[in-house]
Amino acid sequence: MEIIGEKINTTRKAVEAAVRQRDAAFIQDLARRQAEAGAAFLDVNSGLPLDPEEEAADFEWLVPLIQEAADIPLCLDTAHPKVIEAGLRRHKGRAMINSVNGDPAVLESILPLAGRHHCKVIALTTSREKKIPAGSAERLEIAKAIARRAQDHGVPLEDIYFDPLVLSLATDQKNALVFLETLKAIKQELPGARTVSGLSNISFGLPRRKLLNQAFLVLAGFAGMDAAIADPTDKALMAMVTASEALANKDAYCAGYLRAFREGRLDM
Ligand code: THG
Repeated sequence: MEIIGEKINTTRKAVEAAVRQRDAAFIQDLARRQAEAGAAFLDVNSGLPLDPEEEAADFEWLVPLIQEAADIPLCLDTAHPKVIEAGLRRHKGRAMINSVNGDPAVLESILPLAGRHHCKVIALTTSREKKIPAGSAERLEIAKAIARRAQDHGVPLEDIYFDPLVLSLATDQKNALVFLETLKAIKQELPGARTVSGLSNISFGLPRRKLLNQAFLVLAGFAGMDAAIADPTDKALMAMVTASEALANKDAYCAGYLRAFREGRLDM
């Protein structure tokens, strides 16, 4: 399971303040700690300024700053093509774009960028109306349509991470199962495609959120989820990833599990 570190996001008050004040040390500390904890990518979201010009300036500052502290690729979490371009101009290596969806206008503005810059792409299985479709069949159809357009723009299936968008268990007790069904259908019908999810939505409105997030991560991992947007500095969560991958025969000789034990990463 690849973990996309979620912490550099201006919906978090302290990050918002650090970005506005250009507090380089604060941002670089977040970057370093997430990379050292095992993140494969770092999500970068400064989406609070509603002005895309300001968001683009944020990305021009953030991208090189973060990669100076953490030598891993970034996941550019913004709705605006101009902001993505600003980020890509400064990015080293292959970035991930977060995200496209089934809206043709979105696909035609962002997929050419992804193809030209050889990026990976997170694709939400939502349609133009931005409503999250209720059933897994409808979500699968959107995923297939996105896959076709991506292929046309030179983005292979292996570089697309489909995000079926999980909704809170508190609003409908079937939400986790609908998510898992969609995930399995995507893996089956689009072989080679990758899958991803944010972890925190599932537990919204319920107590002991971290417990639900961890259980969800284990179930989703078993259903074939390839990546999660999560907090890699959460030791219990990362230990759960390590343990469940060993149990799922994704860790030959339990070598990863034993190494994590020796390095104290399984201690809570
Ligand atoms: N899918 C995709 N992209 C996404 C999401 C998704 N990007 C944004 C979001 N969901 C994932 N990112 C975060 C970032 C931070 C937090 C949660 C999700 C977070 N939450 C604390 C909480 O909810 O309690 C806030 C507390 C704090 O300030 O630290 O930190 O689903 N493609």
